[in-house]
Amino acid sequence: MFAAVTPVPPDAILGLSLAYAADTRSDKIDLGVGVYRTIEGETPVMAAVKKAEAFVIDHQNSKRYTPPEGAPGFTDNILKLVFGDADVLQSGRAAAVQAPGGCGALRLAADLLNRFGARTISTGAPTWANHKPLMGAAGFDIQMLPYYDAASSSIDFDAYVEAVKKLGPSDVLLIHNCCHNPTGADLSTDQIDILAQMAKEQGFFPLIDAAYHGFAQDLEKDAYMIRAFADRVPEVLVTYSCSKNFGLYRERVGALIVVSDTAERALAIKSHALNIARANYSMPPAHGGAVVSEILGSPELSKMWRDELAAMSGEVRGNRQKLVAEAEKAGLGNRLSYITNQHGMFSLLPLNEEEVVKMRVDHGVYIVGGGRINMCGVNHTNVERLVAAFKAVTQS
Ligand code: PLP
Ligand code: TYF
Repeated sequence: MFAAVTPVPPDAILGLSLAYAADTRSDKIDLGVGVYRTIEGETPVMAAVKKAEAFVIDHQNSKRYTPPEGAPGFTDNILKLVFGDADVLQSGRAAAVQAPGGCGALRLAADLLNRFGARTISTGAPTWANHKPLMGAAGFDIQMLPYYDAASSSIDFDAYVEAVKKLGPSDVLLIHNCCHNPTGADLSTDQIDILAQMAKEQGFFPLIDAAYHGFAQDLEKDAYMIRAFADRVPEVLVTYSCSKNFGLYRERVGALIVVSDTAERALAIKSHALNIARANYSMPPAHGGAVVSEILGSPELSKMWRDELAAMSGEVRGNRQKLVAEAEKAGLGNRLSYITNQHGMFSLLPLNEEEVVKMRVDHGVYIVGGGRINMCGVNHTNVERLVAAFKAVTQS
């Protein structure tokens, strides 16, 4: 069977973490994989998560299978977190299933869209490197639309809209909810409104990838896109990840949220999502979902979690300011000032591939191909060296 097998390359982003770990330089800087890190370079378990885990383990008296839709209470709590008091929830137009991380939710979404005859999936360029393989495995060849303009380090919204105008009812538009990966360049609320109106008029299908809810501004503001689309168009899919905002990365917890025009249809679509999950892995892992459910179901733990999340995202915003201030101090003028207008963990540095390699090899600065940096890795102990390395590779 496997006589002719040859290895495939590992995931480029995860591979970079391995290369960083193997580097013996003490002043190396990790700006790679999208994981929150403290100034000490740690990714601690959130205090609210620790408390919820203790409760969950203490009260767990069986390892029976969980229901296919996930840990009890998980989907209801996620729907409340995402939609608040919005009418879409009151009317039953929204339903959800727990999924193994945002990746699992993306794959479920792609299989579901494929089952119902979607023809294309388009998204703005560049996009997260995993979108192509995830959608590709479900049979889609993802189409790239103009989005980020590298010359101005901002969204070319006119070019994006021109491309979106060509989409019709059998086309899917994959949109990053916030904290765009890899550019950090998010759509404004006005731009979201324009897109939602276009979806309504043209009938293309919105698929919203929400992997950083609460990491851009706050939980309310970061829900704007999902609520705007759910309000204005009959059908939306949202792939939700709890990896970043709950720090539950390895527990693999997320959700596929289905919005339809009627409660009855939402439940029917959900039944197909469960059917697809059954054909792949039957039910999601229980622990992460139980922990999220415990946190969101408890006012005390919820407050604790919200405060911790706000502190994390505030810290990342602070790191953006540090980088821009240091660049100005180092004589780069406003070359990097766009970084404080962007959101979340990532931004692109204006570096070509050769310069990205030089940053790593000559300066021990680990940056994802394309120039993506994780702002969590920038802090007052390394920002001067980082900017000096950037200057050295771009001015040599
Ligand atoms: N979508 C985007 C844009 C991401 O950056 C990520 C990674 O964190 C995911 C989805 C999925 O994350 P996970 O499967 O770890 O929940
Ligand atoms: O883009 C990132 O760094 C995160 C983490 O296969 C990630 O989204 C990277 C690769 C991968 C899964 C998650």
